[in-house]
Amino acid sequence: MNKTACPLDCYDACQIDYSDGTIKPSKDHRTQGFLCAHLNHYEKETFLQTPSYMGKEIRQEEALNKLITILKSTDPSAILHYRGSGNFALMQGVTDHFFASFGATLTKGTLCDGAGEAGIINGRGSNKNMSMDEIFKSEVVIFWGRNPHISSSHLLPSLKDKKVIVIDPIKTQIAKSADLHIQIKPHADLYLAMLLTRFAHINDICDEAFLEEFASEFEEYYELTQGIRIKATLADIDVTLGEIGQLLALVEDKKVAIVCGVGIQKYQDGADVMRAIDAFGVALGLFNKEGCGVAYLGNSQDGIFSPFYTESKKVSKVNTDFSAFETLFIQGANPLSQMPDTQRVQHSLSGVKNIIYFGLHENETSKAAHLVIPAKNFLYKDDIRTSYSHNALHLMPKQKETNIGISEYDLTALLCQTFGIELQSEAHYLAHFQSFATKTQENMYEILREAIPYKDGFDTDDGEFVFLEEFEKVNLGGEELHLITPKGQKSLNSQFQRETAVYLHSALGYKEGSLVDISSPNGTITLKVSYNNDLREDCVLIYSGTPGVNVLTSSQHSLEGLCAIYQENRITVKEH
Ligand SMILES: Nc1nc2c(c(=O)[nH]1)N[C@H]1C(S)=C(S)[C@@H](COP(=O)(O)OP(=O)(O)OC[C@H]3O[C@@H](n4cnc5c(=O)[nH]c(N)nc54)[C@H](O)[C@@H]3O)O[C@H]1N2
Ligand SMILES: Nc1nc2c(c(=O)[nH]1)N[C@H]1C(S)=C(S)[C@@H](COP(=O)(O)OP(=O)(O)OC[C@H]3O[C@@H](n4cnc5c(=O)[nH]c(N)nc54)[C@H](O)[C@@H]3O)O[C@H]1N2
Ligand code: SF4
Ligand SMILES: [Mo]
Repeated sequence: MNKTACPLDCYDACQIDYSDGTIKPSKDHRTQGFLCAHLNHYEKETFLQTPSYMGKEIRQEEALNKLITILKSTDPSAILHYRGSGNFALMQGVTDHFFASFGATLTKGTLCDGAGEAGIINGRGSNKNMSMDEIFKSEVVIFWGRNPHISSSHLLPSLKDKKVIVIDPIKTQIAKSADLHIQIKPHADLYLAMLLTRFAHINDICDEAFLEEFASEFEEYYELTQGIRIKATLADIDVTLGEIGQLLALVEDKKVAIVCGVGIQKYQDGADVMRAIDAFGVALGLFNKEGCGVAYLGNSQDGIFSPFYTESKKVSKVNTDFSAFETLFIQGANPLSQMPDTQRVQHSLSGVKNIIYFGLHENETSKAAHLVIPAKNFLYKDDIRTSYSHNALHLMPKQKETNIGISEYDLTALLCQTFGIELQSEAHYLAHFQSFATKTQENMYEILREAIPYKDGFDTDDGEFVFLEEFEKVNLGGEELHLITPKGQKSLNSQFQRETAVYLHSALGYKEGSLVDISSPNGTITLKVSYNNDLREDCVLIYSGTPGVNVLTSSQHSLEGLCAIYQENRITVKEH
């Protein structure tokens, strides 16, 4: 039996026992003897088998020669390396080393969590996450824009002895069994967080000693929250005073984990939303006690220095102008589905002379590529991974051999050798990553991070939390509907089994199974209606990975954090 780990972009970063040629869950305290469907069915998935050029299958050697010819014939300043996050292991980054050294352009910004991260850094001075191990120890968990049955199933077993609160516009599976579900209007969380803070103060449940020591500007922030008109705002955000009272009663004097997901921050002001939630955590004094804190999608590389050279010109991942480049090397990403504003992406890609796709699956982007190079999956290459919700570092040794595909390291080694760029051995890089952690069991390490971050104060200049001083008013009114575009059960973004429907509340009056046109300022798509009465009537649910969904989304950035804002556009629905 060999220990390895799931490579996917997922909070849980499960440990795997690979034995008798099958993927089995490890019994370690985080994986707890179960994996999700993605990994249970992983080896039955269809992977790309053969490289191709201009739609014609070619041999691997020819594909690699073709890649070299293309790179030789392009000025490095006209090459863009666009890397996604479909595989979360660290050796994915080795290709950055080649492209940056070669003089190509890399990307910055994120399609995922950047707005929330910016909000955390504004308040705390750094982004250190409350780990899953600390969440296990809490008495009350607030899932705030996080859907644990879909994206963090390994938190579920620990919930049976805890009180659970859910703040989500959808009555998710966890909301159905929660002690309190606040089915808030989308994009209203900043107001709710500020009102909770205000009433925590009024009800005298703030941690005064903590505030005095680590958040002495709290009084000023309290004044800011007083600027919110209570009755009108509660009506706008569709929350009652009763719900606020219930929430505060549940958290009073308890070990509380506020577990946020990316759902709260897919908006222009996503950073401020996260910061207002953090401020509520500060008011309750959640930052220096065991089993307490505010968890988010953490920085998986916190405490680890990259060994790869990545100094280069960088362009945003969100609104990349592909047409400014002659050669585009896309790795581990499906921008034609997952980037916002698909029509813009299509248009911007249409003039690119050489599009190279290096990935595991056939998808919209591989189909648009001139040269397709299959990658090896994690069972066939050496790698190592961290997590964005806990502190484990898993070794992922190769489990078996195949002639299909090429690993990121082997591809980079070939390119570095061809173009005279220095590269260390694969073993050197793997050892480099391990050096930031201590071994706890076979193939598993713990990264050197504090168990309770900010125990002795925040990472700001004076060790104190920096509160919001002002905020943008959010327009929550109007006839148009809210787009909710979260993660689906059976897909991992655009990998695996993708959804195809639009989900609507039956009260909206569209016939189940009929086609509707869904429009935003960016475009229109036609999808088949499925009913979901767990939705609010003002929401339209289209899961991430649904073909066409990003025709509706805007490629503008969050005001802070260079992040995509998939839920900023309001939409309309009409019979087709
Ligand atoms: N099965 C599966 N697992 C995945 C993924 C996948 O595609 N499939 N993707 C992975 C990736 S890349 C990521 S980043 C993580 C993200 O996983 P999560 O952090 O859980 O994020 P989402 O699924 O986008 O949204 C979570 C919840 O936020 C709610 N929400 C939406 N808008 C709002 C709002 O305005 N306010 C509030 N309070 N809630 C709102 C949604 O209804 C949803 O229930 O999941 C990872 N895990
Ligand atoms: N509407 C909407 N859009 C969204 C989101 C949303 O919630 N709603 N979520 C956003 C978020 S949070 C994210 S993180 C992005 C994700 O967007 P992407 O990073 O584009 O992720 P995937 O769709 O999972 O595509 C992953 C690609 O990686 C390839 N791959 C997998 N493993 C490997 C490997 O080992 N090596 C190589 N070379 N390739 C590999 C797969 O074949 C696939 O082509 O999508 C964003 N887009
Ligand atoms: S829960 Fe996440 S980490 Fe665990 S097997 Fe599934 S995708 Fe992989
Ligand atoms: Mo993500």
